[in-house]
Amino acid sequence: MDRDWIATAKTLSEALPYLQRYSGAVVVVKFGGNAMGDAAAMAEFARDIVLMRQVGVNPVVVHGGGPMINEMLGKLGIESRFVRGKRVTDQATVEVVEMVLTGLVNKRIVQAIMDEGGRAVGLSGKDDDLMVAEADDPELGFVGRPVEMNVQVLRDLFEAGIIPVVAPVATGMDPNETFNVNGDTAAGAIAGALQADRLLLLTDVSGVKDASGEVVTQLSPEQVRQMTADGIIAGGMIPKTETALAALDEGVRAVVILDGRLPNAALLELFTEHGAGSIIRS
Ligand code: X2W
Repeated sequence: MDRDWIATAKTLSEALPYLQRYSGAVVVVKFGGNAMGDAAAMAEFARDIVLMRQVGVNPVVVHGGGPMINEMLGKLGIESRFVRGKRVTDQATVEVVEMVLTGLVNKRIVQAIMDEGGRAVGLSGKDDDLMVAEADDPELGFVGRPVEMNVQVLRDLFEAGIIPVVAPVATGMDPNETFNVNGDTAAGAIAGALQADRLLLLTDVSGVKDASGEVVTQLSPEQVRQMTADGIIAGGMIPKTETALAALDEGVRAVVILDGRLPNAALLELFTEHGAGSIIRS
């Protein structure tokens, strides 16, 4: 045998308690632009999501696409900069953000899920008023902070066996407005509104690291606050841990920050004893 089929069967058997635990659970998965990688990585991610759905989980994919937005802005000669991890977004930029996220990136993920045999429907925060935002900070222009969530459409899709794929673009209180929402923030708001069992933030780092650079596998909100005050949690990790703390406050049971580049990262986290990355819960 060129493969250990007995071990494969054992792995499946060992997954039973986890499959039972997560049957009917709502799991929001943030799929960041940096975790998307090539077509093979996209297909593998899609396969994991389809498997989750197949075993009775209700997954919601919330995606980013920062690198793809950068590429299109570059082609159009529009300059872009980030302040505290968020893209300063003027009118021209928000149009490109909406086109790239809701068009290109969203449909790629929807297609990848369908290629693996799942049913997926793409939507943005504008559809059915899923996510209504207001300006986060005047300095950032059309960057939105979600203020009102209407997640019934996601429940309707769960009911129909369809996997929702959400682009982090929101409508404003004035319905003619469009806001660019950070993908992590959008995923946290959706997970909070759904009272999700898990929020998985798939990124390109292995988790929250301590002062010596080791990944901390389990963290309480208090530890996260302390590590942030001590400057151990810094830079690009801050929006993720802030999202995690806000989501826990809103009733999400646990948030996991994990390396989306690991093969089958989401399955490893949900369906094995091992887990992956850093889990934050009270
Ligand atoms: C992000 C939205 C996309 C995103 C942006 O314009 O890049 C803000 O910064 P990643 O791939 O998850 O970084 N929005 C306000 O979050 O993409």
